[in-house]
Amino acid sequence: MNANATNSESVKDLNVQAEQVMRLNDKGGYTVPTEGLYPYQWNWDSAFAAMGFAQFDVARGWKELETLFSGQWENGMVPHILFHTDDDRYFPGPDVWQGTGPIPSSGITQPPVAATMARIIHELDPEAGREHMEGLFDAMVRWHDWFMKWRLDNQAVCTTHPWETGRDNAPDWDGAMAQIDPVDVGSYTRRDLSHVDSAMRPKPYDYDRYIWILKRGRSYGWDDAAMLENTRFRVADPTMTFTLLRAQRDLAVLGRALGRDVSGIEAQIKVLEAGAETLWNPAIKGYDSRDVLTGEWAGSLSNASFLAWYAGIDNAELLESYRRVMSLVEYGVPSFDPADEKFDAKRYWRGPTWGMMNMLIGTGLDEMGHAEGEALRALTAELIQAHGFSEYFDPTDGSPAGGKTFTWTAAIWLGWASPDRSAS
Ligand code: 9WN
Repeated sequence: MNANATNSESVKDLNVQAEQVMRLNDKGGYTVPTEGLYPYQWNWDSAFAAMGFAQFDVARGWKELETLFSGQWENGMVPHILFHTDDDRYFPGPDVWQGTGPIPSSGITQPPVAATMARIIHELDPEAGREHMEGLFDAMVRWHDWFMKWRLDNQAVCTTHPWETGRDNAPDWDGAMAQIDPVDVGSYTRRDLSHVDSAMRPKPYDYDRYIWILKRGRSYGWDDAAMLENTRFRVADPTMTFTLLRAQRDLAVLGRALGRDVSGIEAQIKVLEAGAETLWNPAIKGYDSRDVLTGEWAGSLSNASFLAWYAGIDNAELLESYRRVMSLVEYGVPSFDPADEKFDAKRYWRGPTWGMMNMLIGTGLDEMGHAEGEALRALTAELIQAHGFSEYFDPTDGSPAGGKTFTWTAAIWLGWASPDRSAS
């Protein structure tokens, strides 16, 4: 048998396995990121899951998004976790968060990639998509409006909790986290460490502060105005800014397809384009995070810095940085600059490579006409072929890390990385 035939068989096997992973994590209407470690519905995981399902079952893809938006709060916010059940394998659970929405939830949001994934699903079957988008469009507008109302600093989008960005322990937050003294955080038991090696997870120092910020938000009843006034953690960041900018562009396309007036979204796109440029830090030749309370740069060249192309922004210096970073590792895109002393190949968002971030970065590079986009897709396919559907990967040798049989890695295989993909 020749090598090509073997490879195409392995691709087909992986296509089947990816579907199996999605079904394994399907709880009926929503998907968990992976069994055990994350037993609830996470916001951006779910959006990737929707796109993944849609590759073999479009209706199931829409259902995932509809379940996610069923947890939308009255103020428009869509929570980062929906607790459809109670499960003591994860901490902090619904009793700790005490979110105020229609379904027990956390009190923060996550990067808004839902509209972008909805656009991909819509393109797979526009006729079926129309009906579902008629129901989802206004909810998506309300979520995006909530960001625009409560989360702008100098027109860039801010986060009020590291968990909100989905890049929990990224060096981006080190400066802002150091300003916090987690006094009275109380005792608690982490559950993540019973599933995953502690060397791959955030440190106790980080967790104390995650819980401290959470309790503070809870003490204000998650009221946006009160939290804004009394904030102790507020960072303008490339993840939130670029994902929202991209999501607005995609929502405008979906809105036009529905015959809606999208002039409001178009105006918001202009604001976010200006905001994105305020995150350019010449010192790192990249888009950086800015602590709103101190005005200080994080000095963090991360995989979120490389979401600019995905947001529709091209930048020659950023491409140089990308090439440099990728030349330092076997399997990028590393979540943090390998040349920086804070780089840690196994520790979560301080070094590892994440498949779904690669999909967003690769899609952007490709759309901008950079050959690096297709190269990144092929590299991600190679990584998954060699190491499976892991939560994340060590960029130095590709070894799998974190949770196994991970929904978003399976989803991006089906929708983007697999040579048989249909989305691009
Ligand atoms: C906290 C589910 C989530 C992802 C995040 C990732 C991780 C949670 C945790 O898992 O965060 O939200 O407990 O570590 O950092 O991006 O959405 O997969």
